[in-house]
Amino acid sequence: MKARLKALLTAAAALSALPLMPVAADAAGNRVSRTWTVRVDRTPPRILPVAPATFSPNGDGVADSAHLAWSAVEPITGSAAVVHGSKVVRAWAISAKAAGAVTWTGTDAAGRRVADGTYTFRVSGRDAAGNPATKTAPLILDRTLGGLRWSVPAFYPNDGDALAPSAKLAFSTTRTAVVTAGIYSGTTLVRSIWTNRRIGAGAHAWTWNGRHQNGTFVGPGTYTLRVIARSGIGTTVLTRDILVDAYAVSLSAASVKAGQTLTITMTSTEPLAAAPTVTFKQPGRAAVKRTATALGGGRYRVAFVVGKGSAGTAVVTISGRDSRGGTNTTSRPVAVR
Ligand SMILES: [Ca+2]
Ligand SMILES: [Ca+2]
Ligand SMILES: [Ca+2]
Repeated sequence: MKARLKALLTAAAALSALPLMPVAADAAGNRVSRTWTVRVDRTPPRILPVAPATFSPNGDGVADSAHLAWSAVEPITGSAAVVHGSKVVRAWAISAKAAGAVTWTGTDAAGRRVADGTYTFRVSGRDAAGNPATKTAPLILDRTLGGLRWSVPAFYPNDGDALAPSAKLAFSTTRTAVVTAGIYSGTTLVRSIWTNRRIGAGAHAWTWNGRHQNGTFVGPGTYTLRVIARSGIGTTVLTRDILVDAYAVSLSAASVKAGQTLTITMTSTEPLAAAPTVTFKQPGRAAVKRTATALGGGRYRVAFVVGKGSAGTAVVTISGRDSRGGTNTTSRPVAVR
């Protein structure tokens, strides 16, 4: 009986699903039968591995680890692994799970840094019925470009004095690379630095005087340095913002209404001789002027209560005397509802 049932189940498996009708006889010789349907899972589990296209585990705080995630339409048992050619670099066991993720920092199982290059994130496993499946996603480990930074968070060349006249950018490369670098305002290139320049491994720097290509100063604002490095390993893009202005200004709200308190916190780019004055001018109202309070470290704060008046754009103007006697001014719009 057992052997017959097994033979029938095997036949059922071959046909995927079919009515099953085992026949048995009881002690009295009465033949009884039952019918049911066996569903056999012959569908391999669909697995989706997800890896970043590239990452750079060089400790510079940008893309230093790779988030390797996977999901499957049904629970699987197997492994997630990073492989290089035929070599398994790292592996993590999967036990009856339908999703998971690991963080890879570019080291092997012994904790040693692995070489730059193209790796494969491979997820393989079997579903509950034993059907196997494997899916892979490529990822490039590229430490070619790293440590991109500005020497200062802000500079103010526009007033032409000797204070905060420039900012120096620096980065390093671990191999020869073709580098393109430029400074952008949003998506607009305001200053090209290098275009497809071949540079060797080492530390690199360049100083910006806050001017366009044509020699005129850029306007106050936040600018983005973008460095692209191409090598035999891959392409890395790093960006770093810098402020060109007399003050870094933080408003408690971008939009205010009557009765609300607007707090303005500012950091002076250049050393000041005294706390700056701040003027708040609402549409249809006389300007209100206050002296900011020093918070230390070049930071100052002041607050205004928004008066009744027409809606529109109010203007906050900050004005202070720098340590060399020059006047440093900037302004910000504030929407009044
Ligand atoms: Ca990095
Ligand atoms: Ca200056
Ligand atoms: Ca100045």
